[in-house]
Amino acid sequence: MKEKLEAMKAQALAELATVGTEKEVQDLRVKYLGKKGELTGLMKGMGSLSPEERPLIGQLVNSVKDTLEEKVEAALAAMRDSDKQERLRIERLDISLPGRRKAIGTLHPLTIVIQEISEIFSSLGFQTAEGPEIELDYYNFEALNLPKDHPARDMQDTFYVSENVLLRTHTSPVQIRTMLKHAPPVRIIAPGKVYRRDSDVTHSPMFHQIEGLMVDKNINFGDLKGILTIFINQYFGSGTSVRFRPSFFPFTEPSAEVDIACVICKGKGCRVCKNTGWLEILGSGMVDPEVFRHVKYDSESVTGFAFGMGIERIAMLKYGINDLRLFYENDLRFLSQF
Ligand code: 2NL
Repeated sequence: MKEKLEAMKAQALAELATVGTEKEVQDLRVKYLGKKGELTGLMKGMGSLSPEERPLIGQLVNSVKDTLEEKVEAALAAMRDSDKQERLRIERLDISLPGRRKAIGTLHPLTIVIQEISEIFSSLGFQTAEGPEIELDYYNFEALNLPKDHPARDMQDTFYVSENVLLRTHTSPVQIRTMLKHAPPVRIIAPGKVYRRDSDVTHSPMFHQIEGLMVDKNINFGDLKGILTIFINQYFGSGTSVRFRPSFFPFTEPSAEVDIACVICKGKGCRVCKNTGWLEILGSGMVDPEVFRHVKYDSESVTGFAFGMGIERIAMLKYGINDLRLFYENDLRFLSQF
């Protein structure tokens, strides 16, 4: 019996040394240690042993059983460990590699210019106002002293949605709406998109504008000149020469266009300023009493000035951009420079 047990143990250990898979180890465990296995088979012969021999063989059976179980467990553990090592090798990650960087956007140059200009007017007490891009003819034209038969309407080629609805051609309707809602004093700027039926190398059917309006008791042309000169000196530099030139707008009287010394040639004359030494950057004037009548402001007790400028033109002058179309193409090689 003892010899049989020793032989079986040696046989089992020898087999265990040759198996390669977990399944084979499990089969081997069943073959030797299972309910119908070889060890159980041998134990059935214990009934014929003498009472002296029985405990000794019993001990030996237990020790063989323990040894085999231990070896089987150890073999399984070793296999699982080598599986794990293999998986780790295949799935190896180099955690020292730098990650893929997320592209971070930048502000559009027109947004930057709008923010910079708004910041300056904010410091002068102006609030920003906004309004719809799809407007009523009344707010866009009528209230600004441009009745339906007025020849000045031809100056602006308008996108009409219907007879009385259109895409705003300037941001003035924002100021009309503000005055209809709020009593004076008013100090606002109105930045935003505007639309005109015009499309070539230097005109886009959609472009951007900032208009400003200041209404209070005793506002005069000196206030207009003062505020706009402060703005120009802050935005284009404190030494910038400014020139006010008489002009005409249906909604202001008197009106003036404002020039600055050419940012390219400093007034000497070049291609950009068409050899005049000056660049026109905004239009302005004292609000026409006819506009005040439409918004029910009493032009005997309040006066005001208004101005308007094209953002694209300002951005081109400030950043030396020579092609209007760059603003609308969303080419990252352009946009990421700002
Ligand atoms: C220009 C000229 C201008 C205004 C806009 C305005 C608005 C109201 C009343 C009176 Cl509510 N005027 N706006 C006044 C003068 C000039 O814009 O060249 N824009 C690009």
